[in-house]
Amino acid sequence: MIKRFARVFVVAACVAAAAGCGGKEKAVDGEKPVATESGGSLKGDLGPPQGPDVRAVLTTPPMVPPATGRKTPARVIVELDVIEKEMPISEGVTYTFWTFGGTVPGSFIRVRQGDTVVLHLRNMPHSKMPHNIDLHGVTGPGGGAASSFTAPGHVSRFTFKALNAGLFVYHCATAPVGMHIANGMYGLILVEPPEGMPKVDREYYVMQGDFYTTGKYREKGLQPFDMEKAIDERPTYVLFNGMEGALTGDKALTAKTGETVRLYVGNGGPNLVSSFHVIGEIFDKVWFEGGTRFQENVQTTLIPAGGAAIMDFHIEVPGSYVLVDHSIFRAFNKGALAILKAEGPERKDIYSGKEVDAMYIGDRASANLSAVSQATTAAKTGALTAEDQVKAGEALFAGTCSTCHQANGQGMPGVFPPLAGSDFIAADPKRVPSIILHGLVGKVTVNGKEYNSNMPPMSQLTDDEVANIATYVLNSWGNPGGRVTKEEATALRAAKPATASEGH
Ligand code: HEC
Ligand SMILES: [Cu+2]
Repeated sequence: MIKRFARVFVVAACVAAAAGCGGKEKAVDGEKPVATESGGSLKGDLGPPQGPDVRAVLTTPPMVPPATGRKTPARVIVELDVIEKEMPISEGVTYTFWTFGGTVPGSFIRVRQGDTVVLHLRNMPHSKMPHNIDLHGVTGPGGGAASSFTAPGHVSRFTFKALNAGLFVYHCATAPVGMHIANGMYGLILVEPPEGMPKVDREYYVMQGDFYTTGKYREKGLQPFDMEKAIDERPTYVLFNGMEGALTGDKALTAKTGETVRLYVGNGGPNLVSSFHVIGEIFDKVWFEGGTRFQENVQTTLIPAGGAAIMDFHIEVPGSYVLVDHSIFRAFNKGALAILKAEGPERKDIYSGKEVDAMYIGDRASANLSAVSQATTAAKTGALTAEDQVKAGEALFAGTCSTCHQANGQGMPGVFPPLAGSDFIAADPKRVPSIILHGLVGKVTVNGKEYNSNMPPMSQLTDDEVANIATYVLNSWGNPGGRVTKEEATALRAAKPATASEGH
């Protein structure tokens, strides 16, 4: 009975709103709905453009342009600027991105099936490279690439008819193609079906990409592109919207309970396939691969490099929902993590638990890690104070140490020794940076209690980070104070003690 009602409802909604319901479905009572073909490009030519030219509304991520709202095909003018610019890729880390519209991913383009799109590509005069654009929604060899090759300071133009509805990736295809994509040259174009997309309360634009820097993850300063790592497919960063923390803290996506949220998610690559997942939600609908049909009740959807997907979910319970690539080291160790914050009254009948633990998402949940970059800047000018280091260390402690030693340094009785007022630390404060770098195994006695466990090494941290965390620990919770310098951390990294852990 419930099933039947649902089907009738779907059909009714399709008729009433003339909405894109995953292909036209005809429900024959007692049978499964028959999905008919949309006709693809063959039925996508809806005749010549009508009415005056339309200038496409382009939006910067994570915003999505409004529905075209049109019932007839039009000539749509799209003006995209190629801008090469240095922008942050992580806190205190910058990268020279090549962009469509000044952002990574590039501006979101929204047109309707049957539209004639006139694409103007302008390469800014201060650019160093020629660029072009290949839109996956174009029918024609190269997807526009050859027609749009544009030298710095030039403009090119080409026209195409958007014959297929769907969510498509666009990207630069100038040699070396991989490098142009790795530098951020991709975005999404939505070709709405003639009847438009079903209405929802909020739409957001999220795009994953992998990045290759010569320095380590979170190594500060301007980081050049590393071609070798890119060829080997060993990314330093895997990111949503081009920057670690682009969608966390005060930049998190927002929604209210009772609303339906739609995500337009692309994957620019250049190399990795995304296992896109939202922790704490189930996608009610996924237009997988950005195509015409939707699947329902999905946990994780695969988004290939150079592909996209659309997903809808209704929000019942308030709190933080974490968008990740479920190839999970990418989320927690390479940056592929974003937050959607939903506000509204509790629904204990649906979920009795507490809000997602700050420790779970660590420093990635905090508003920003500006204290960390402040410390780096101060270090460069030789003006780094212990206070700068403590502040930076505090932010990093949340993501790295608090899981075990707790945010207040109290540890857990019998399992994780306390760092607060630790006589073990007081006996030899320089142990702290060494323990961070090499871990600790074997018997230790802290404040009269014995521990015999294994702390894994945190050698992924940079020397700055080790120095700052150690300085924070030494100056907190009644510990003896003092400072650890970056140089000391460098020296300690090379000196492996007998108590070093090999990990678990
Ligand atoms: C996975 C859990 C875990 C994490 C994460 C962790 N530790 Fe530990 N830590 C331990 C355990 C377990 C011991 C005790 C090892 C033993 O018994 O030999 C320990 C011992 C220590 C000690 C010496 C004992 C004491 O209490 O004074 C220090 C100092 C310390 N950790 C600092 C840190 C710092 C700083 C970080 C973050 C960079 C960190 N730990 C991250 C589990 C952890
Ligand atoms: Cu390019």
